[in-house]
Amino acid sequence: MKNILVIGSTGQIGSELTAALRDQYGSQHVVAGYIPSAPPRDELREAGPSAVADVTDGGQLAAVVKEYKIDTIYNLAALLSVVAEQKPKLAWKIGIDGLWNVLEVARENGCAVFTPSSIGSFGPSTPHELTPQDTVQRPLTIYGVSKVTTELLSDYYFHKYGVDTRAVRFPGLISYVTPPGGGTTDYAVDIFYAAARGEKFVCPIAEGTRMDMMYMPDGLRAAMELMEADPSRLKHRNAFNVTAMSFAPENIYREIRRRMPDFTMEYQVDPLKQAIAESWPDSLDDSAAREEWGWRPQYGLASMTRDMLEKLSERLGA
Ligand code: AKB
Repeated sequence: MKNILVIGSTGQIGSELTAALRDQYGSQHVVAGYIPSAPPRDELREAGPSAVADVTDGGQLAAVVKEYKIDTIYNLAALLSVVAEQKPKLAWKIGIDGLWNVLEVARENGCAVFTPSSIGSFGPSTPHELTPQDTVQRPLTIYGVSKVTTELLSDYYFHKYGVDTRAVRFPGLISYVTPPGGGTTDYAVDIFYAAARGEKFVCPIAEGTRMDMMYMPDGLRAAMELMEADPSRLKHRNAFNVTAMSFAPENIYREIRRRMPDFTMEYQVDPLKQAIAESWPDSLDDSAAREEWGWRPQYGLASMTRDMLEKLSERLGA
């Protein structure tokens, strides 16, 4: 039986991943790691063990790993792309100094490690259409620089020390549970909140700007299935392209309007978000993930939109 630590369990991915891991491996086997300024609440706190696990404190991580006999770490501590540009030093401290702590603790205690990368690891000189698994990665953002470093350092620990590191490059993740904060793809979540509240949506990303996206249930499955994959089949490790759909603001707006004809949207382009979005791929080629560990998304734009609107309307009582 696995004993799992989720670092960043109260964040956008962590809150849902912790619950999904508890369903799969048993609540007592999944520790919700958090920092004191973002403690777990309600079900996350009550359903299983939790512990302060600040990625910037290696000694504290080691103590939690030993206390709970952890053998697998999902390291989700990171600043998203837009907020990282505003706080580059903190982005590095959490993303890279923190990763170093996680990898050292993993090396000393024989843990497997999942630390996600992102479409943000690509840059303007990357081929934008069907971006290959192995290609140019010269991002211009600190988020991208830290994601490329994450991939390289994770591979280094695998090759040098045999630490079982694995990761995916997440596209924008769309969910009705915990909102994201400070990402470039956040608009694709915010648009659903506006629609469910009956409000007009002001879009910060320009018409025609395509990015890869994924519904959260597929994102959780991607992380969990990769960590369960047969290692002898993995030619890549850090990190696999995965995608479920690629769309521009007008595509998702049209899809929502098919169900809510009164919904309206206008553009007020945010220059920072737009510059980042333009530097990222328009669409990813995820054939390596499909071949090496059987990756298949279950949701497309239409099925995700239907589910998001239903669930969000229930939650907001709209
Ligand atoms: C962001 O927009 O920063 C993230 C990502 C795609 O990595 N959602």
